Amino acid sequence: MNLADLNKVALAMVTPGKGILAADESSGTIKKRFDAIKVESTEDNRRDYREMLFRSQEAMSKYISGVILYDETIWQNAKDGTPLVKLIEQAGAIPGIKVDEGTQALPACPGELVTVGLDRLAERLAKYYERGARFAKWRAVIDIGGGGTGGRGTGGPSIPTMTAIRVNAHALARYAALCQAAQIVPIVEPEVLMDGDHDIDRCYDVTQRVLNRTFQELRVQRVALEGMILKPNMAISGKKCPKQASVQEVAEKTVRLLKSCVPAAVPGIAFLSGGQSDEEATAHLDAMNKIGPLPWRLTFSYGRALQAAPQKAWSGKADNVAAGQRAFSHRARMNGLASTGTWDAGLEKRAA
Ligand code: 5MM
Repeated sequence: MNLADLNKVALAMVTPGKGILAADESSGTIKKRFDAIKVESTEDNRRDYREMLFRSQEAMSKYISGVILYDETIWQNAKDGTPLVKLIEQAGAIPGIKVDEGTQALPACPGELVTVGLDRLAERLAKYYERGARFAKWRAVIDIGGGGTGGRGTGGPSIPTMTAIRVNAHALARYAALCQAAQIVPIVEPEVLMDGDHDIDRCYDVTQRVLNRTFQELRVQRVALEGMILKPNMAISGKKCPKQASVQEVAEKTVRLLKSCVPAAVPGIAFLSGGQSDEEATAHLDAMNKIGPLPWRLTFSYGRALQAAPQKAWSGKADNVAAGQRAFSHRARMNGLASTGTWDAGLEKRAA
């Protein structure tokens, strides 16, 4: 492992003013997104949609530092035969790859999940590196139980169990160590879901337990913190919580939480949006960066909060490509500003 090079890539991924586009929807997830805009999820349509994003010159060159791809996409070529990975590189962004293989039920822990994909990971990483990937991503999913039965956020107050937190942290660290051995920067994503009716303080407590355990495992498995990026959730109220925390409260509690668990050796933290609205995700990131000074760079690694608007504007029609690119550039610019704490809500209204 060459740590200086890993650190260089990690720092580039969190370049001030830029952030990461999470375009790594698995086939099931992209189908759901396409269903919502009435587009059939064929291999060509998925390619056309992602090609539209990666050819968004303004967004990609000014505000996007890296793109997380799904396995299918990293091997795809644009309509003119150029590998999609090359489009990303030509725009000055870094290609990355999601390497987890989704979740499975965790035995003896009803309602909880463990992320899988460690088998043959070393060989897969070598192939992805050869194709151009310089960072990877693995997402662990931790649910916060609440009332009711069935579905995320409803599994009861004993969720998450310490078992789910430990096995997921262990897998995250195994993945991260394998990435660094393959000269690939790991994005470590322990996502505490915002589904459910819990309040912001319960989210804070659970996320603190999850992050502490994750960093403990990373240390045990000798992951070099200078060569990784953390992708956490924010401390935020559950979607169904009757009392929704304000933007300022989310920002202050998230910064306090991260300061208590994330060592300063980590070069950057790139948040997931997790189901927040586009503008909320931007406002929260901006408010955190306005707090400063912080020991690490704080930016975005959004999926839905960057793509919902371009997906709607595009709606599968070649005639709408320019509109889709404009919508993507706008969200990327807003989040780029939030990554330096220079966004304000007025910019959204003026653009509308
Ligand atoms: C883009 O969505 C990613 C893929 O999810 P699936 O494997 O379930 O299809 C997801 O991992 C994403 O990279 C992050 O969770 C961030 O996305 P959001 O939408 O929460 O910002």
